[in-house]
Amino acid sequence: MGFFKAIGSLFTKVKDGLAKTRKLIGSALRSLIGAGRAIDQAFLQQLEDTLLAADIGVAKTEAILAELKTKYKAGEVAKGEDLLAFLKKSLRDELQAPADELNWAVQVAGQPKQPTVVLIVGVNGAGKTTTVAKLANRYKSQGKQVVVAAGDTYRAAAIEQLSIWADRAGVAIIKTKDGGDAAAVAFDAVAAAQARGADLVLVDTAGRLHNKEHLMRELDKIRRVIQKRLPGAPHETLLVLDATAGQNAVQQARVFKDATGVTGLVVTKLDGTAKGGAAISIRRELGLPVKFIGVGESMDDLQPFDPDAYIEAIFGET
Ligand SMILES: Nc1nc2c(ncn2[C@@H]2O[C@H](COP(=O)(O)OP(=O)(O)OP(=O)(O)O)[C@@H](O)[C@H]2O)c(=O)[nH]1
Ligand SMILES: [Mg+2]
Repeated sequence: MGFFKAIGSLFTKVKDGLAKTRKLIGSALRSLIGAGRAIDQAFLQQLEDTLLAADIGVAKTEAILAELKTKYKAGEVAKGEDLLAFLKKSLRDELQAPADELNWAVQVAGQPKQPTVVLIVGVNGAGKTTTVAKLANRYKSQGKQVVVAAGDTYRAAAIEQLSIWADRAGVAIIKTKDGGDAAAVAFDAVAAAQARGADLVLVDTAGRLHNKEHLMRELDKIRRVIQKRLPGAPHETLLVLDATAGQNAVQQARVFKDATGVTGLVVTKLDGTAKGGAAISIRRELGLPVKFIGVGESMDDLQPFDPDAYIEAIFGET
C-alpha cells in the first residue's frame, strides 16, 4: 500500500468510526447555526444538550457555554462558522497527542535485549482481548516480534479466543489451562520473550468489576510477578474502555487508575456510539492520555489516537 493511500485509509477509518458522533453533533449544530440565529438562552440550551449527549462531560460543557457567552458579548463569536471554529479549538485544546505510541523498554548497551511489557486491563466485555489481538497485529506487521499472554484464566473459552487471534496475527502465545494462575502466565510470557529476544509482550487479563477489591488486588499481583522477572515492567498498563459506557467509563478509569497505575487508555467501539466525546471528558478529568481507539471488530480496526483527526471526524461535513 502506498504512503498516501495508507494515510487516506487511516483517516477514513477514524472518520467512519466516529460517524455516529458526527451525525449527532453535526446535525444539531447545523440546525443551530442556520439562518443567523442569535446566541440566546434557547440556543445555549440546545448546544448544551448536544454536547452532553455526545459525552463531552458536564464540566467541559459548562466551561464551553461560559466562554461562548463571554465571546459572544465581546463580538468574537457572531456567526455560525465562528461557533464551529470556537468549539473545535476548545475541544482540541483538551487533547494531547501521546509522545510515543508506547513507552518502549530502554535497552542497555552490552545487556541482553529486554521486551516491552504491556498489561491490558478493564471491565468485562470492554474489548481487552480484541485490543491485544489488534496491537499484536499492528506491531507484528511493523516487523516486531510479539508474544501474547493468555492471562484471562477465568472465563471459559477466553484462552481459545486469544489463541485464534494469535494464530491469525501469526504471533506466539503463552497459555495455561483454564483456572490456572494468571500471574504465572504473565511471568512465563516475559521469560519466553526474553529467551527469544522478542520486542513486545501483550498480557490479556480477565474482565473485572472495578468495585471488586480482590480482583483489583489480583492485577496488582500480576504486576508484581512481572516485575520480579523484569524490573521496570510493565512499561504500560492500558485501560480498555468501551466508549458506549459514556460517563460510566470515567468512573471506571478513576478506580483503575488508583488501583493499578494505568498509564494510558484504549477507547473501543467508537464506531458503535454517538458518545464519541468520552475521550475528551476522561482526558480532562483524569489526565490519562488516550493512546489508541478501536473503530471496529477486525484486526486492523485500531488506530493510534490522533487529536486532529479525531476533532475533524467529529465536526466534519458528512
Ligand atoms: N464495534 C466494535 N466492537 C468491538 C471493538 N472492540 C471490541 N469489540 C467487540 O466487543 C466484544 C467484546 O470484546 P472482547 O475483546 O472479547 O472484550 P474483553 O474485554 O476481552 O471481554 P472479557 O474478556 O469478557 O472481559 C466483541 O464482540 C468484540 O468484537 C470495537 O472497537 N468496535
Ligand atoms: Mg477478554
